[in-house]
Amino acid sequence: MDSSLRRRRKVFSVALPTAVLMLVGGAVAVQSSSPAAAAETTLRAAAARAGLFFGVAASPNRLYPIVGQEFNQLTAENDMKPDRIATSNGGLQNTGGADTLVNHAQSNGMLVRGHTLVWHSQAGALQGASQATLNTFIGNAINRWGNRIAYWDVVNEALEDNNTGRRRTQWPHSMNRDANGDGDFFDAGDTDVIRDSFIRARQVVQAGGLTTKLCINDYDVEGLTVQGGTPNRKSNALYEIVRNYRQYIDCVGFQAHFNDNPNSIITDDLQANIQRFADLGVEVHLSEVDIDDDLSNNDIGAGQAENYRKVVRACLNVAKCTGITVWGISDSESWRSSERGLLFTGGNGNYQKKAAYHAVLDELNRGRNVVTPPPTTVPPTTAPPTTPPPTTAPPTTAPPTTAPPTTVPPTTPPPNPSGCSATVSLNSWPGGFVATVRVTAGSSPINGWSVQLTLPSGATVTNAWNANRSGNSGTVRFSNVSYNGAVSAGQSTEFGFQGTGAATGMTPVCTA
Ligand code: 9MR
Repeated sequence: MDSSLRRRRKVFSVALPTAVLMLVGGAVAVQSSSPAAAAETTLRAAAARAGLFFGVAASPNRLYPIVGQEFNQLTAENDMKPDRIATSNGGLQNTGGADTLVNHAQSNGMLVRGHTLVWHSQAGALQGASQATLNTFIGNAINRWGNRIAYWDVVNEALEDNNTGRRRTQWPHSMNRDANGDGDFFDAGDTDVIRDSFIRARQVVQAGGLTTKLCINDYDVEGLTVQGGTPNRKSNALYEIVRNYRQYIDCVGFQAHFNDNPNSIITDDLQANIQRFADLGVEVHLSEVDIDDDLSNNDIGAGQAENYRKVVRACLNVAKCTGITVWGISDSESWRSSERGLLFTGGNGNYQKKAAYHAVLDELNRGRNVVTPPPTTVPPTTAPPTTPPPTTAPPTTAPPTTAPPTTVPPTTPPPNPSGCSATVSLNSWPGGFVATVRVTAGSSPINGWSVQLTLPSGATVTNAWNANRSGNSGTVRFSNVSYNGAVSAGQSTEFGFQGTGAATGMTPVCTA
């Protein structure tokens, strides 16, 4: 794309007061909704309305009121890393800081991301440990906080720098063995620290009946390409890992530390890459966002606020992009303070909102139902706003005519009752929840299913994935999308939804 066009690119929004176009697992469904309410005034409220979390990384000494006011997810910036909490035999120590963060999150209605179990860096007493010792640590750490941690980064930064697409070679990956020499670690006879750590984490979660989700996290994996249109081999390698180990992995963190490094720029294929991973069925998070305020060397945007807008929009346009976390509150307190990459200036509890903050809030308030017209149809615009954009919705335009036909699930009972069963697991926090529903075929294969369940009063579904949905409160019905309707006898598939309110006591009824 012409760089001047790219710089001038503007996101247009389509406001649909009575019908909301929802991207659900790649299919488009029309949902009815009430007229647009007033814009939210905090990041967490705007994000919640759009059906995702908006979080921050913090340490116990930075738990200022702004943390609970603006954010509804908390990542331990350093307090859950092995060098802080692991003993050399895989036990736990010094968990006080982590406890403080978890307690703070809980009392402020925030999800927690545990960061991180297996990492070549900041390994502390675990440095050089065997897989067995890593497994001991994985078990101790996951069980220590149980469901109070919604997401754990099980493996962090396993892939090499410089877009080689290879695994790192230092410990713990030095334990890897490619038994048949075919260039990967995916074969039964291979040794793979990533696989073995996830298998252990999955065992621990299952044994404890936990709803904690297991993530793999890395940087320079955000785009399909890097600078100059070169394929992003690191991202491709991550994709292969998630594809091969999908049964153990629930979520992928794109760290999203954007800066002038040729492999760390914001590319126009960010959304497509998020979608590619989402299509594997995992949740995608932008897990450690900061954006250098001067990316001019790589000509990737006309300003930090616009770059933030672009990144947030890419996530919002993918239904399974379920959370964004910034890596700190303010520029001066950031680990990368020279990049001035965050949403606030100031410090010590006294913070001022930057233009980037207002851009993010505005974009979140536009929600997921925003159409970005192709660049050729975009009229040139002037420089991006350096002052806060208006909080009112942009003018309504006609809905896109390219939308595929509405998929409406059957309203009459299907001819073949039963044939499948469904169970639901919940990950709840004060004011919200994520439900994962597992559909299992009976003794015969099924080719299409539908699950009906009744939400308690006050609970509302805001977002769903891997299913078509009908209704958002009371009795809600979900049906398969094109790629998960066929389930072999005794096998399972999963879909999920997120909502506000409390969702206890739901009994899913499956028909096929
Ligand atoms: O922000 C963290 C900083 O305080 C630590 O000193 C540093 C040490 O490695 O780690 C920083 O966090 C990193 C995170 O754990 C993994 N992704 C990169 C982060 C820094 O950008």
